[in-house]
Parts: sequence; C-alpha cells; structure tokens
Amino acid sequence: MTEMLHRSDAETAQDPFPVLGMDAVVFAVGNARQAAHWYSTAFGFRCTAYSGPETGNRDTVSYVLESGEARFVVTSPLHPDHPLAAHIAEHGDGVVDLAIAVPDARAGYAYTTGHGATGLDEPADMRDDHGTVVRSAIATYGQTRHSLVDRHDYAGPYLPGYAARGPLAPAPAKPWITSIDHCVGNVELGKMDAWVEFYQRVMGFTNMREFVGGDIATEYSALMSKVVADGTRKVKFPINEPAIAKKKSQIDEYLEFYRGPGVQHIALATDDIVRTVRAMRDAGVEFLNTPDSYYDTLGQWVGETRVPVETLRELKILADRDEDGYLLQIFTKPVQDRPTVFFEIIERHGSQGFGLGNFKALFEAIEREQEARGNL
Ligand code: TYF
Ligand code: FE
Repeated sequence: MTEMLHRSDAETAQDPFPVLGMDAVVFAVGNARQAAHWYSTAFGFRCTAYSGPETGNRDTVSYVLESGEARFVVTSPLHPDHPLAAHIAEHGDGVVDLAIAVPDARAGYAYTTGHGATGLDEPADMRDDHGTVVRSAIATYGQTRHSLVDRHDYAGPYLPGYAARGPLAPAPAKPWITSIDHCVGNVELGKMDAWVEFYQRVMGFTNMREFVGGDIATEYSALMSKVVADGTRKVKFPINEPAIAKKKSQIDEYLEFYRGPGVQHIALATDDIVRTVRAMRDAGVEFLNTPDSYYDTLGQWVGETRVPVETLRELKILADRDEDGYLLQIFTKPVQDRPTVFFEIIERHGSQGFGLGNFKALFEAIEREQEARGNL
C-alpha cells in the first residue's frame, strides 16, 4: 500500500480525522472456506492469512484475501451462539465491517465518538511477535461497523491471531483488481441525508457529488444517492436511499432481503478492465447485461477510450465521460442467494465520477433482474 504512505505529515495534521485508505472489507459468510475459494478463483485474490481452530481460534474461521491494495476478509462463526451466526441468519452473507486504515486508531476513536459516533470497540493494542496493531471500532448504518486500524507498527500477515497462509488457488501474476475504489451503503427512505451528515460530522468527510431527483429517481429506477469522501478521496462512501417511483426501487428490494440497511456494492479498481472481466467471466462470474442499442450510440457521446467500442459491446462494459476524463465500469449480479451485495469493476481515466451517464442503462438492467426474481 505504498501510495498511502506518501501523505505528508502536514496534510495529516490539518485533517481532524485523517485516513490512509481502506484497510479491509470484512464479509460474514456461511462458509468462509468456500467464499475464500470463490474470491480466489473468480476475482483473482490471493489468500495471505488465516485464523481458525489451527491458530487457536475456537469461535470463527477467517481467510484474508488480497489483490493489489485491496483486502477482503471472509469470516464464518463456528457455533450458533456467536454474534456472526445471528448476523448471517438475519442478513444472509454480507459486509460486517468497512475497516479504515488510520494513522492513529485512538485519536480516530476519540474524534468520531466525540462527534456522536457510537463506539463499539474501545481502542486496544493487539500484539504478537510481528509488532502491535491498534484497533477500535464505531457503528455505522444498520449492523455495519467501521474498524479503525493502525498497523504502522506491525509486520505480520494481517492481525495478531492470524497465521500466514498460501494461495488457495494459483493467483494471477498481475492482479485483476488493484484497489477498493468505493463502498456503497443502502439506507432507508428519508435517511440518506442523515447518514451523509453523519460522515461529515463524525469523520469530517465532504460531499463529492449529489444526485437530485431528476438524475436517478426517474421512471426507471427510484433511488437517491450522495457520495461522501475523505479529503484525499482515498475513502469514498456513496449512500443510497429508495425514492418513490412507479416501480419498486432496487433499494427497497435490497432493504427487504437484507432486512435493513447495509453495504450494497463494493467497487473494485482495475487497470485493465478487459482482461479482468474476461478472466472473471471465464471463471463463471455473472455480470449485468447491457443491450446492444447502448453500444450503437456510445461512440457518439463518449468519444475515444482505451478500449474499442466493439470490445466494450462484447463484454458489456459501460463507459462514461465527464469534464475530467472517462471511466469504464461493469456490475456483477448479486453474488449470494439473496439479491443484496454485488460488485462493480471500474477502470478510471481521469474521471472521479460514478458513471452518471450510465444510470439509465444500468438501472434498466437491474430492473430486468428484479423482474426475473418477481420483485418489481
Ligand atoms: O456507486 C455508484 O454510485 C455507481 C452507480 O444502486 C450506482 O456505481 C448507484 C446506485 C446503484 C447502483 C449503481
Ligand atoms: Fe459504484
């Protein structure tokens, strides 16, 4: 995570809640062993660390998976009275923790809880032969948390309690995924602004982008979305809420099946979306379909991109352009039995947007899936 280390002390000092980037996305899943295999073979992640009975942990099994700067942790409970068992029974597989790497987990905890965040774990030193990790945790929407992790004094594979573990499957020489681009939450109708305000107040994040009714709450898909980000834009959290429209909002479908607010999608950055999407498709990952008509007019408005329109058409990759440049993106179908969490693969060339120009095509594709599930 070299880039994160280049932030100057002066920059860090000015920010009341400095962050270094995403530390990890932690998933609670029914079967961590199989989930670890899926993120290895289908997303090209490399298993690097493990915690479970073999390392003295009788309560949970966790696999740490890495690709470039992106880190996932998949965790399963080993007995029914563990809190993660209730989490999985209620929500299905999902994200329990959007862990943030911070330079000081004590100061971060003091600042966030001092500004109204609910503290879940007081700052604590975790030590082993590899050094010390300081970790704390605060609550966010639904049953989701933000761990605040300071690992600058630690050289182990992940956290104390974890042992290094080799790849579960041959990992690609060049990672398919390079980092976590953004992590999106779905909240209840009328709650989006309160959660945007939460991140502003509690973390000093600022609004990056605002979508008003006309943008997304169209007749196609009824949702409102705003993005908050830290000052360096390494951590970006869009927040969606359903909006009233003719059809049932995709956000309502999520809230119904997740049984409350939670993480909707994780956007994963790549530097070669064609190679990554080909590899993921070959491994059996299902992506949303985009009609051919999208590509018939794409070249006229998006202009030149690194990838020929015919290749975008073949792989169903979307493109969008704004004043800063362009982006290429594609969305998976939900990756568990419930229509809840999905992934986005994104290759940015200047644009720091989120694909506003694709919302109509994207939401129509999501609605075709909703309809197939009988939820529209
Ligand atoms: O993160 C974003 O804003 C884009 C677009 O339900 C998006 O990826 C927004 C809402 C949604 C699906 C995608
Ligand atoms: Fe996104």
